[in-house]
Amino acid sequence: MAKSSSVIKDVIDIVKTKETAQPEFHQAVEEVLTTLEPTVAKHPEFVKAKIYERIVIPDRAILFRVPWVDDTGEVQVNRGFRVEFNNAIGPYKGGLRFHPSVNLGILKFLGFEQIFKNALTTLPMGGGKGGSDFDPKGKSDDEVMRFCYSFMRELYRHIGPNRDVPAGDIGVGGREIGYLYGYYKKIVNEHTGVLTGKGLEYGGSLIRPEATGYGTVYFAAEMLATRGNDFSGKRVAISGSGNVSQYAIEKVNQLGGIPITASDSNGTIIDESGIDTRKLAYLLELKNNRRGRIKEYAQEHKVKYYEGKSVWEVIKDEGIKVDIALPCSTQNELNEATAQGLVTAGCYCVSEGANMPSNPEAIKIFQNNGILFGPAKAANAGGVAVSGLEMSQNSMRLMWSREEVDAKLLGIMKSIHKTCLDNAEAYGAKGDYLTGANIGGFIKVANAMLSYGIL
Ligand code: NDP
Ligand code: 2IT
Repeated sequence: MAKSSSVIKDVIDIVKTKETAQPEFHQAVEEVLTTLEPTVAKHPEFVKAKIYERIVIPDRAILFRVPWVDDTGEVQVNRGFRVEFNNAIGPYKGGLRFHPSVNLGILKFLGFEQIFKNALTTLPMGGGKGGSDFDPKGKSDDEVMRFCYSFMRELYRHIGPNRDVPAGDIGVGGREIGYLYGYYKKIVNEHTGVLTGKGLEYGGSLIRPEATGYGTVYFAAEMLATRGNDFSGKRVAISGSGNVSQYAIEKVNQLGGIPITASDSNGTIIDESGIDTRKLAYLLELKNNRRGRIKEYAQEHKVKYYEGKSVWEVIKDEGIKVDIALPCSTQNELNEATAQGLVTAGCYCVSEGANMPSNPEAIKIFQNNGILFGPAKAANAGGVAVSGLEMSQNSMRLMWSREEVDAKLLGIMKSIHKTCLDNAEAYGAKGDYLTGANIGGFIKVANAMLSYGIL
């Protein structure tokens, strides 16, 4: 036991000492490795081959300059990144994030998480993540186009349908994928499945835009079913108003739940009567076409708006009752105080649509209070799973129907739920989805790494 504890502890210590100023990466490594503790004693072969030491180091991280010219003719320059973390089980796969907060540490945390998430999907995809500190907010379509072209002018040489397949994430949606893919196609002169999240006219998959939000709700429904519960008539708090949130709201409505919140980085709306199908159509138009702010929803629908507050702060401060919480905006949006606020609000199920939205103290609060807690790498894996299905369709040069893809997505989310529970039980942590997800994803990748020898 003493030995097994020191293996994990030593790896975490080394990462923290050597990779300075990367707090999100440290957090992700600590969260995953701590729950891998029971694998150390059961798998001496992993210890001997130093799998734990090797898996925290990316295969490579590419940094590049992204110069572009804005609408006034001024030269702008941003930082571009692609972290190719691990391709043991398939080509690198993971999104691109365009947000001013992006740095190497954030992309390493996201790439590291992606390794295990992708393994859980059952599809052959390795882990990667990339992006830029470029802020698409307030930029014209032409500026976004010029930026995307410049970004791809360097990225194209590192990616490929069998090498590394990027997709969207925060700040990268259908518009950005169109510009990125168009430029790739132009300079490489190949029409291949090198990006996912493509438009339906040029190789995209039905249900890909919906997949992350739908999957997060499917995962929550699976967790609820273990306690004989479901979404019907339940009050659901959802943060964000981007891609993941929009389709989580849609699916909650379809399952008879009542989505009562949405937000953006400026503030939060509470709609006690529910964001129904008609109001969701308004939200989609507001966010995806007009690129407006959530405040306008409050004005249009005469509901309360809380400037500068997150969904979780509003729930805590206003004592709003909530059954189910779906954090769908960004990392560390839930902390100890707001997690406690959810407990007080009566919440009994949290399914993470965003990546690492709950900080370690928040997770402890959920677990100590018996809340069904679906960790990001399991609960939001539906997005990358349908990306994997987009790659399959591209390789076969055919297109599946909405119903076919949705049925496959549901099947994958059910299988991930089962993998979590099975692994949690097998490794002595019955009912703990976090441990089950981390171990389930890790074992597959670790075994593949073992097969290759010492590489
Ligand atoms: P979008 O860019 O479409 O939407 C992001 C939403 O979150 C916006 O409402 C945005 O508000 C809000 N937000 C982002 N950053 C912050 C911040 N720092 N503070 C407050 N609010 C913020 O992104 P997605 O919906 O695609 O992604 C949301 C989350 O889901 C991310 O964690 C992403 O990694 C994760 N995810 C996404 C997948 C996908 O397929 N797209 C798959 C799996 C996970 P504002 O517009 O004001 O910035
Ligand atoms: O975090 C994620 O899983 C994503 N942003 C989706 C990645 C993908 O390749 O579809």
